[in-house]
Amino acid sequence: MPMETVRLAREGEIAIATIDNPPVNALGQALRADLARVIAEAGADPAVSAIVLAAVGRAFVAGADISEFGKPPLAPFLPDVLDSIETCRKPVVAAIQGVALGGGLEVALACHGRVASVSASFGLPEIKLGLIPGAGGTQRLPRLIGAAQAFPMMLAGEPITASRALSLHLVDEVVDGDVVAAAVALARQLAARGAPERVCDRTGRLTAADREAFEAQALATTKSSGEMPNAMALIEAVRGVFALPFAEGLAVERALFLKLVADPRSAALRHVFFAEREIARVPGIGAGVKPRPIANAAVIGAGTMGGGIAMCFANAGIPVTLIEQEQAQIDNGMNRVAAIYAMSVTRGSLTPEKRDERLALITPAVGLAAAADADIVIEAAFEEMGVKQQIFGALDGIAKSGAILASNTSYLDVPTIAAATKRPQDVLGMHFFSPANVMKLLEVVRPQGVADDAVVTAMALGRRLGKVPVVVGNGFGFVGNRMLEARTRATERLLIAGALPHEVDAALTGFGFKMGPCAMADLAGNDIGWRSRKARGKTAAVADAICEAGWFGQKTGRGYFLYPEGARSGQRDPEVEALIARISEEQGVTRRSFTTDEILSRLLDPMVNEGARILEEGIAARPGDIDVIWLNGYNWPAWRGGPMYWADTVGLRTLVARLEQQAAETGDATLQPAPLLRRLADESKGFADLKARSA
Ligand code: HSC
Repeated sequence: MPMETVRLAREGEIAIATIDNPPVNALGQALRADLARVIAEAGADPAVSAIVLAAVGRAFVAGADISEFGKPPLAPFLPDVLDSIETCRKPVVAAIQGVALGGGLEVALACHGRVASVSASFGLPEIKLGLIPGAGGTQRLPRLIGAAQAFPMMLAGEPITASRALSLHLVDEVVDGDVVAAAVALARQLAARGAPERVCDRTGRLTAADREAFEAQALATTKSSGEMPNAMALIEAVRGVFALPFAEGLAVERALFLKLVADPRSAALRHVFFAEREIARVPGIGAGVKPRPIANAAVIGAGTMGGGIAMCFANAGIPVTLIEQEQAQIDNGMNRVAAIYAMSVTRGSLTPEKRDERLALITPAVGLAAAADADIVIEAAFEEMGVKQQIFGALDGIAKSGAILASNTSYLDVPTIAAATKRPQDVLGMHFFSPANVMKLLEVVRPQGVADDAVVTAMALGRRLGKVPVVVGNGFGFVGNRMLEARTRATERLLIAGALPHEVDAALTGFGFKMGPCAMADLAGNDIGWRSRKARGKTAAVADAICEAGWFGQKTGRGYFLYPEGARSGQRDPEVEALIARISEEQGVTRRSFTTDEILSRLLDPMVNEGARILEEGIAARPGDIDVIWLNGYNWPAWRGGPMYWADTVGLRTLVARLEQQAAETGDATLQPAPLLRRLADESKGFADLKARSA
């Protein structure tokens, strides 16, 4: 017998239906069927005068079961179940104790009354999955709170608090105590009044002024959202509220939803949703391993990176000591931090009080001894092995027992850093991305020998800092930068073969990136890669020549592009283009033109190939981890799902053929398809078919 997902109980003449479908009461087929059955049963019971719909757990209902999308639909369908609730002749009151999201809020909207706990929240986040609400949300919410309130809520997809929901009249009552008891009381009142009032019949808020305000929002959205299909569908559905009877509006909404759910962009966003949850499960580490407590931290190095990391702690309310070698350096570092906070105050995103609170959490200090009491020490010093080893050697004698010692290195070998200490079980990498106080990605580097609870601590801390932490194995450039380097090499090859910087960048921005590789190098500073290449005895003819000319990017006013008078976006530079042509000639290359598709293939295929090697080596546990890294650290467009997901949509056989052709054309053996890529292609499989490996 399958477990029942809804329990029916009685309190006098009130039936109480309690949803219990862990972990988040998602509306899978079993729950839909149980809900329909219970409503029918209680509705038909002459001893029942009203029904309370409650739930247990952290969610009231988290929405439709996203894993069912893209598969053949299973009856009963949610809109039909909600219709049975709304048309029930006995009042149904929702008792909302947690998050009511998507289909979960739509369940509440189909009820005749809504009572919420103070901690409850409400949202229609379908837009984030490339969808619109599909079970009446676009029709019922505007009828309840007005279209000009409902549309922005559905467009942003962000949840609102219970008190906000009360002020919008989305809920009838908010209680601090027993939400089910309050819902029972409301149910009794409604039953005493006779036939329940249905949201679908309400028209009071659909005024001419509301329509006018909504149309203004719709116009602004059309201009700003680049005509994203789901935003446009949302406008069309909400417009129906004013133009169509309820049933017809529902039919329009349903047709739009079904079209969007079949769109590859929504499938990619759904993949991202699950991949972002999967990263929390670290292969080889059981759920029983608990994080060490972190009450305070120390950051070594008050440069741009160290200062940014210290801000992450302060922003999360964790006291942090920011350490430098000399007073002047720490003064500079603190001034930089204060200036960034001041900018946020000027912009209005931070109050002066909050700024003061955050600054007070950062204690400047000179000398490593100040790290003695820290539960975690993050080193963000100069990217040189000697420097790192010296710091970790000293920390070994200073840091308290059990403290996590983390390096923010972006390329260096973490075990070699750990070897400077006698406690490798406490040493790992925490690779933040610049600017550290803004970028979401955190690579948690797990070298051999590190304790499982140290890894779990870094992951839990990352989430506390508002980051998206992903465990990666130790290896040059870890995951993100190693693949970035593959793209950088591809850019160099393309430029020498005949493409120009603006063409390379345009191909990538057309694909959905905010920036192309040349503009990105100009923004970060071309000298960074130059220094790193020199340290490793590597060359890149075009990039080196640009640096030798002193064109380090935006900070020098020119790089791959020109930035006259501090301009933020670059213009074509005839001198750079001539320099590139000269290098092609010196290398005996006859330049040719490339189509946008060719450029994309030459930039992205080598990245996927490197991703396959990363998976082979166990540096990333799952293809989805690589996707999450590229989405959160490098601006890969979410609706394309990440590089490994994208590779599956292209087809691995196609990728293998393209890489073989590129390898033959360029004579570059690194472009030969990785064995894993070949194997999957031969087996007609995709990366999605891989099982997780330990990072
Ligand atoms: C929707 O509702 C469409 C509707 O309009 C209806 C359409 C009907 C159309 C019919 C037409 C004919 N489904 O995040 P956590 C899993 S679209 C499946 O770690 P937290 C999650 O994968 C949906 N699974 O927990 C994870 O599983 P794991 C709109 C879902 O406490 C576990 O639950 N709703 C799921 O940090 C825990 O998740 C949303 O977009 C779902 N809906 O956050 C809400 N939701 O343990 C999405 C969660 O195996 N969910 N799971 O890894 C969330 O935002 C967050 O999960 C919560 C909990 C805030 C609910």
